[in-house]
Amino acid sequence: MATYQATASAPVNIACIKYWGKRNTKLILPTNSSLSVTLDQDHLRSTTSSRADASFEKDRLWLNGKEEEIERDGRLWVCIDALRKWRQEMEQADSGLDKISAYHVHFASHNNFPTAAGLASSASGLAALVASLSHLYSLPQTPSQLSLVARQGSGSACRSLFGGYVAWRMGEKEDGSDSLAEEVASREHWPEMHALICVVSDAKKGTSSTSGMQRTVQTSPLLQHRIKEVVPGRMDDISKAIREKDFESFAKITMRDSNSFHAVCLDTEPPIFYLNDVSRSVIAVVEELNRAAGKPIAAYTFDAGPNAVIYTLEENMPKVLNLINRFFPQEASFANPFKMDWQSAQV
Ligand code: 2P0
Repeated sequence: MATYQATASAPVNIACIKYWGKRNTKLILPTNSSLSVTLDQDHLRSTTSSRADASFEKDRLWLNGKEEEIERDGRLWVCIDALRKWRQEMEQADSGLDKISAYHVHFASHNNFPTAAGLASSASGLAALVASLSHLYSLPQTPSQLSLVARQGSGSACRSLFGGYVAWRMGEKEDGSDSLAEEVASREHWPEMHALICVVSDAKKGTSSTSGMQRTVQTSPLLQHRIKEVVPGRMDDISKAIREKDFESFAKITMRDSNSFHAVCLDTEPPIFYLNDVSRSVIAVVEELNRAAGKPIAAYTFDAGPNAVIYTLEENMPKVLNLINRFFPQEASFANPFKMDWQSAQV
C-alpha cells in the first residue's frame, strides 16, 4: 500500500518593519504591512513531517515530541482544512488522483533551536507545517497563495514561506484574499547581510503577541499614527534600500521601526514592556558604534521580548562581535541573570 508522507522545513524570520495589530482577528488581517528577512541558517528552523493514512482516526500533531491538541476551528485546524479543500478540488477535477484528502493526517514538528530561547517559533513552525502538507497533497499553489493559509495560522508565518527579503502586504479586501507575502529580493541579491542573534533572556515573554497587539489596537492613539502615517512610507523606503543594497538606509529604517513598535507598546493601556536593561544597553552600544563609524554599520531590532537581533554586513561582523563580547561577556552569563548568548547567522 502506498504511503503518503512529506517533510518540509522553514526558517525563522526577523521583521525590520514590524507587524503589530490586526484589523480582523479571525482571518489574521494586519493593520499594517510588514517586511522581514528570513534567516538562512540550519540551526534556526522548524521541520515538519506529515503523513496521511487510511488507518488514522483523527488529525494529530506532535510538537517537539509532545502531543498538542488540534482544536476544531482553531488556527491549526483552519490551515489544515484550507489545504485539504484545495486537495479535494484537485481530486474532483482529476479522477486518477488518490483520494488522500479523505485520510486523517499525523504531523510531527520540531524546532532545532530551543523554543524557550525566546525566539519566535510560531512563524517557522506554521510555515513548515503548511509547506509540508502542501507537498504531501502535491498542491500546485504558489508560495504567495500558500502564504494566505500560513497567515491564518500565525500572521508572521506567512513571511517564512519565502527566503530572503519578504513583504507581507496588508491588503484591502475583507476576505483577506490579498493579504499575502511576496519576495522583495532574494537572499542571493544581498548575501553580505548577516544577523547576530543575541539571546538576552530565555524566559517566556510576559505578554503574548496575540493578546498584546489587540490591546494596542484597542487603546493606543499612537498606533493610528504609526499605521497611517509612518509604516507605508517606510515599506517603500526599505524596499528601495534593499533593492539598492543601501545598508545605511536599511539600518536607519530598521532601528526606527523597532523603536516605533516598542513606543506603541508603551502607549498601550496598561503598557507593555518587552525591552529590559540589557536590551537598552545593546541599543546604546550599537548607537555608539554607528556614531564612531560616522554612519550606520549595524542595526538593532527587537520583537516581543528582550532579545536583540543585530543586522550588519559581513565585513563589519568582526567589529560588532568584538564589541558585543566586550560589553556582554559570555563567561559572566551564568552568574548574571541578564545573561546574553549570541549566534551569528547568515541571512
Ligand atoms: C513581527 N511580531 O513582525 C512582529 C514584531 C512580534 C513583534 O509577528 O497573533 O506571533 O500569531 O498573528 O505572528 C508576532 O506576532 O502573532 C510578530 P499572531 P505573531 O515579526
